Amino acid sequence: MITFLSGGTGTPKLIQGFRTILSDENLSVIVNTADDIWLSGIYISPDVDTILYLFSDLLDKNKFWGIENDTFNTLKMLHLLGFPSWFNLGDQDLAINLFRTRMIQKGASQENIVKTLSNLLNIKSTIIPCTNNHIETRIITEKKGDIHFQEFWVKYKAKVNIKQVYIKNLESAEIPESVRSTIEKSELIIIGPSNPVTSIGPIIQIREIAELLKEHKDKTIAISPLIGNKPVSGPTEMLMKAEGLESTPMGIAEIYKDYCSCLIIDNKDSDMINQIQNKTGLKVLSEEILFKNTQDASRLAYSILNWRGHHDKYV
Ligand code: FO1
Repeated sequence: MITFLSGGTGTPKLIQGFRTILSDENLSVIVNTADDIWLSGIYISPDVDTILYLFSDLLDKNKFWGIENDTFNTLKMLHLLGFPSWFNLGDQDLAINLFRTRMIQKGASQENIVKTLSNLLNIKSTIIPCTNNHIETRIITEKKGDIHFQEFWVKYKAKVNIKQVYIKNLESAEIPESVRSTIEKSELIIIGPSNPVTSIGPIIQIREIAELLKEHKDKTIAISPLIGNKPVSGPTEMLMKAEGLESTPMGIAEIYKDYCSCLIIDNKDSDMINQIQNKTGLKVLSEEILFKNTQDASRLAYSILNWRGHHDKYV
């Protein structure tokens, strides 16, 4: 079994590559839930849904969020009625999130909700939210005050100055039982190329997950989301800088060095390999980490499987 730590961008594209090599039964994903948001009385879990839609083949592969060919009629009516309409929740997507909200109201845990949705969508892989508690990434901005990550990213399109990033309720967050058993029985754990501050950050900062990863760092590999100092996608650079972190492969290595034993950086950054290895003790490999299509993602997946000889075991 292979387990990914994933946010809503970057890692799902890599998982798409793994799906061309391995069957879904062999794949598990522990997903960030700090992007979750209550809007118009509905609880939305965007990163979990991206992974659910990926494995159920419902995902809109152009946007890499939401459901393919979804319509937005409910959103239009919600707008007319004065509800917030900046978050583009499609009609089918809304149905999934209405189901989720109803289960929350009945007292179900996030773990059970995702398990139930996975079964209903006929998903064979194991998808687990990183915690059963509500955690929330908050961005303190100069002009808009303390806002939810989705407001920063979607409503203001990341065009606001960040003073600080924090994750609400992180200290008391507890892990679903299946997180522990999945990490323990996995042959390989992949910290995906998602944003290290707001996507992977909330997962690895949950105390029990941090402890588990440290214990299992020998079988854990991280993929840098940066080429040079630029993110492959998303707001990684500005979020890392706001947190006082160096937005370079070295900065990524510094964040992940306690949680993994190997880091893959881009071929264009291969001149940094020795420096990163000497400073952090990580084994550093370089590959083409920019994937423009599923074929590119499969190539990177093969390289990851080759690390520690996992390739022969699965293929
Ligand atoms: N991203 C956007 O850039 N604009 C949107 O309107 C938007 C709506 C949306 C609805 C459902 C969903 O599951 C995801 C959605 N996303 C949207 C993606 C999401 O904001 C982020 O990409 C992730 O939370 C970051 O991982």
